[in-house]
Amino acid sequence: MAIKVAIVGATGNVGRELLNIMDERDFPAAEVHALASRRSKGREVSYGDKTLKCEVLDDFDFSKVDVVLMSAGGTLSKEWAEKIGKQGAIVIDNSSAWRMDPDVPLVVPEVNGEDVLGYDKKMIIANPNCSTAQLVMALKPLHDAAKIKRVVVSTYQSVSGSGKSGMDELWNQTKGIFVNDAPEPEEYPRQIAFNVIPMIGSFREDGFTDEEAKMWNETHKMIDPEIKVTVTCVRVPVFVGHSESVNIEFEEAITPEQAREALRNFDGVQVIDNPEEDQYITPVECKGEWDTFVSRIRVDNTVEHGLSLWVVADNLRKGAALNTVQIAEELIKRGVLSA
Ligand code: 11C
Repeated sequence: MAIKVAIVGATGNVGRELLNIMDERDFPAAEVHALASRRSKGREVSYGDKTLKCEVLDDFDFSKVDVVLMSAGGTLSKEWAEKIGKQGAIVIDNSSAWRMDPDVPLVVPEVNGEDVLGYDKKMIIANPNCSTAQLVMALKPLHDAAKIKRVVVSTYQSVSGSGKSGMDELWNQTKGIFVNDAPEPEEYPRQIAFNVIPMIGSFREDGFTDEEAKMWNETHKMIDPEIKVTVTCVRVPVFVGHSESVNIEFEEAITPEQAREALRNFDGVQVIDNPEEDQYITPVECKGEWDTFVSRIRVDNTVEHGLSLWVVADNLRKGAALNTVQIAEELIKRGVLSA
């Protein structure tokens, strides 16, 4: 039996990447249904060399599919995921709606793939926030090597994290500034072209943003609740690819070379780190890639056992669509879905 799949949010940035990645990875799908809102009915999306016509989410019978890859925002996910699960399909959800639910596994397969087996409580598995996914890819092998005590992260997040509207705003403002006719900010609270904005999501009472809180809560759930994490999330005028400056304090001694070795041996991580030959990664270079890239690994001698590093990944791929497809592959590997 090959697997029957529905994609909810098929016309969005992540929905289109889900279809690309299923095709690139030869995901064993017998059927793929692209679902969207009623106003997108009949709109076409590409799936390899095929074209799928969007079907309407409200009218779809989910009992005829095995797995639903959902990327249509938290509100829609809250409304639909459990209903879909009750019809017998496993939902892999890309929104923040279910991530911290104790009955819903939150999974990055290389980090905690075995947790997919907890899918059956609600028939939902959550995909982490894009900035957390790449962070835990770098932290997990280092935590296993020398036990992390504390992490200080600053992010440099691309506008594609806000969907197509964020990309359009950067593009239109950039062009507009050159002809003295820049449109007013709508998606972001300040001008994003030629600027950086130290605020993603919404402010909480403690002065952090909800995006920052996601990063520590999700890291705790997937790796270890004892790790202290503090974060500043910043939006930058980059189209695709989130970057992170990560400072880590360890329980035990670890050299940069030992860290490079641990990271190189971890599936899905590439180390590009040779200052003498000017080798380090930038987001432009990692667009379209599956891996998480780590550069600039160096000693932080302001603490007893400290390292600083730079982590970059394609936020639409490892941060979203790729990880979602990998979760479905993990369900196949563990015999929950049969290919
Ligand atoms: C951003 N990380 O870059 C956000 C997008 O919780 O899934 C993803 C929000 C989420 O704006």
